[in-house]
Amino acid sequence: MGSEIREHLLALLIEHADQFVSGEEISRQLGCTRTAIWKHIDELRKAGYEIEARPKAGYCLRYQPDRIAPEEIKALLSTRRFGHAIHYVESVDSTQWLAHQGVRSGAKEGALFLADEQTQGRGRMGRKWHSPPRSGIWMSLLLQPQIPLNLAPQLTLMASVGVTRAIRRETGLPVTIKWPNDLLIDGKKVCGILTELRGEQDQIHYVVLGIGMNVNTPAASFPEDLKTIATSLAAESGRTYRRAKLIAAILEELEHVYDLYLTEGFEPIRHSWESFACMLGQSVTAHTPQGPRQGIARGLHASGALLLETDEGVVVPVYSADIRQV
Ligand code: BTX
Repeated sequence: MGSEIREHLLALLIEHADQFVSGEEISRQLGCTRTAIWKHIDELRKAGYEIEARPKAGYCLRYQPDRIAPEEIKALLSTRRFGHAIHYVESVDSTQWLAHQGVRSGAKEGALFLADEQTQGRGRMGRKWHSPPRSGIWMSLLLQPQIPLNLAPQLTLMASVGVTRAIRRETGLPVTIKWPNDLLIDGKKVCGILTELRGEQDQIHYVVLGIGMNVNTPAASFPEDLKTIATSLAAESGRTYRRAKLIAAILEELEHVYDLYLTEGFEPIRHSWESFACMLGQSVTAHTPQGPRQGIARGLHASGALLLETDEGVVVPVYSADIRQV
C-alpha cells in the first residue's frame, strides 16, 4: 500500500517537475494525510530525489536520480500490457534467469524483469554480455504469442525493429540493425537482443526477450576486447540519458510492433526491418556453422532468414550466421 502511494506521489511530482504542487492537492489526489505525504517525501529523498518543500507552495521535484525501480518506469509508461508487472533487482546473474523463474511463479505476458547489474549477462550461443552496474539497460520481457514454433525467429527481428524505433525516438541517434538483431551506431554495437523460448512440438509456451543496451557507459570504461566494437548512447551523443525513460519508450514501441505483428503478420515488420538495416546492397561474408559464404545482402525472407545473392547470381537464405562486411 505504502509503495503504491509513493508511486502515485512520484508520478505526480514528475508530471509537475520544476513546479510546486500543494500539499492539499497531493493529499486530495492520493487520498492520504499530509503527515503520510511527508513520510513518503522523506523516503524519496533518501532514495536520491531532490524535493524542495516550501510553506504554502508545497513540493517541487528538482532532481531525479537515474533509477530504474518500478515506480520510476510506471510513472512514464503508457502501454496497455507491457511493463505493468515489473520485477526489479539491483544485481543478478542474468535477467533471463529471473524471467524463467518468474514464469514458474505465474508471471504473465508483458512482465518485465530488470536489474541494475548482471554478473553473468548472456549473449547468443553461450557468449558473454558485459553488464556493468547502473550504466545500461539489462532487461527481459516475457511474451506468450500464439504462433507456431517455426515462426519464432520473426520475434527477434520484430524486437529489433521496436527497440530501434525507441532509441531513434528518444535520442535521434542513427541506429541501424545488423542481421539478425545487433543494433549498431556507426558500425559499433550499442544493443544486443537474445530470444530464448520454451516450447514443444509445434507450440510456444513462452518467449523471453532479453535486451542489453549500453546507455551511459563512458567509451573508456569498456573492457579492452570491446573497446573497438562496442559503444553507448552517451558515447555517441555526448550526453546522458534517463534509463527509466528509455525503458518506457522501449516497452511502448515493442507493444506497438508486437500488436502489429499479431494482427497483420510479419510483412509490415519485414519492411521496417529492411528500412533500418545497415548492410543491404553490400558485399558481406556470412560465417555460417557450415563455413563462410560470400555475397550481397539483399533483404529479409519471410522466415527471418537473410537473403544473400552469391557470386553466381543465386539468392540463398542464410538462417544462422555472423555477418561481416567485406
Ligand atoms: P551476441 O552473442 O550477439 O553478442 C555477444 C558479443 O557481443 C560478445 O561476444 C562480445 O563480443 C560483444 N559484447 C559483449 N558485451 C557487450 C556490450 N555490453 N556491448 C556491446 N557488445 C558487447 C547479443 O548477443 C545479445 C545480448 C543480450 C543481453 C541481454 S541483457 C538482458 C538479458 N539478460 C542476459 O543475460 N542477456 C540479455
